[in-house]
Amino acid sequence: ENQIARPKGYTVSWHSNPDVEDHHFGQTHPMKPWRLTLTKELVMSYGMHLAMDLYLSRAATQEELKAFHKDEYIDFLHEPGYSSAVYGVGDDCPIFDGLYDYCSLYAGASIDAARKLCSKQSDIAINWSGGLHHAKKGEASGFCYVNDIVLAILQLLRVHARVLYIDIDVHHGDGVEQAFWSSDRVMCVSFHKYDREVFFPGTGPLESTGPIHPNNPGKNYTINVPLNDGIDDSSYQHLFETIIGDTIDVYRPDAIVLQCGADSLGHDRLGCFNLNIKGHGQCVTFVKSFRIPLLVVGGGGYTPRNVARAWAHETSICIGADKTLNPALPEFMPLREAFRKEGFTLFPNLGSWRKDNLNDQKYIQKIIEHVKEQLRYIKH
Ligand code: ZLV
Ligand code: CA
Ligand code: ZN
Repeated sequence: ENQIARPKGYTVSWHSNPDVEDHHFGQTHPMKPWRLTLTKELVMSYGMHLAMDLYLSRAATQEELKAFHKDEYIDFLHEPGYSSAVYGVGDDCPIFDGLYDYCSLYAGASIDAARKLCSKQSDIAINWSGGLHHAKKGEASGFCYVNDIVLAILQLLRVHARVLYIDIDVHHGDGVEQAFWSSDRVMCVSFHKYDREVFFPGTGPLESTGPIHPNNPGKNYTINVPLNDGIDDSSYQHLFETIIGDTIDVYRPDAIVLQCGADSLGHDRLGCFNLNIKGHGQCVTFVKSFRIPLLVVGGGGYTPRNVARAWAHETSICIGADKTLNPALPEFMPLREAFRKEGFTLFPNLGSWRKDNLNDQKYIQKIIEHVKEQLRYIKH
């Protein structure tokens, strides 16, 4: 039944802790940690767990969290009652039961995953519970409390000279960008819907490429790809492969972190793009093809069944099993009910009926030209 073999010549590690999945942001809040349960069920029912090293991740220590975050902010997350400061807490980032455990567990998984890459025990490390790119040094933002990506990159920088961060969540990766704004050792590339007035967080225009001061090492080491509603698989792939291909050629990173926010899929509750599961997954295939140590994290994704489909498919890409995976619902699937109503298929059509593609060829080409011009200033 389950015949998925280990990948040949490289190792994939899976980092998770089921305790993360039991937390609840509140009934009406779009962030649903149980999408991770659905993802894992799907991955395991295909037998993909047999092809990876599985690690039960541990909670990050306070000291580890404070490697990026302000002491008093972490103390507040630990004991929210003892402070009158707000630290970004509110409707987007509520205080819920077990908040500190939730944060320290998803961050611990990303830190562990990064360390497996540092020690070369893993070539591709996966943490679908991570990818919470909006968290700031001293403030929660956009459903994110602790920035596991920044913490993981700090680990990678102990051993790797240059880290490339790529963010395909529909939202701008502002927290990671801000953390490494003045560094040339981390290059941040975010693809996102951009509308300063109405779409969260309102940052990330094409012209935002790092500090402007000529002596600042971070100048030109940020790439922003602002997009309009309805981008489809073919335009996105063309943009992604051109920009990431050129960036890797010029920057020559020693490690890559790929944030795979699934809210860039069509039909997402918060998103506005038209990507299909295969189009989204093509980004993983492309990045993987460079054979550079890779940390894969999750992020947004607000239509849970599609999040599970995308991340299960992307797990299969990581282990090189995507060509042999049966796209029908596996026989041994404990959470079958969750998919039964709509008739399961791994690749439903999430294409264009909901939103027109408001990114024309001219606009796509303008972005590519701008980025090519910017990359002329990067030398290694
Ligand atoms: O996917 O929120 O628009 C990574 C990620 O990138 C806002 N927040 C801010 C600005 C004013 N507020 C709105 C406050 C609403 C609070 C509750 C929702 C509740 C129901 C349905 C939608 C939302 C919502 N909130 C939609 N967009 C927001 C954004 C935050 C988006 C964070 C994306 C996180 C995990
Ligand atoms: Ca993004
Ligand atoms: Zn998002």
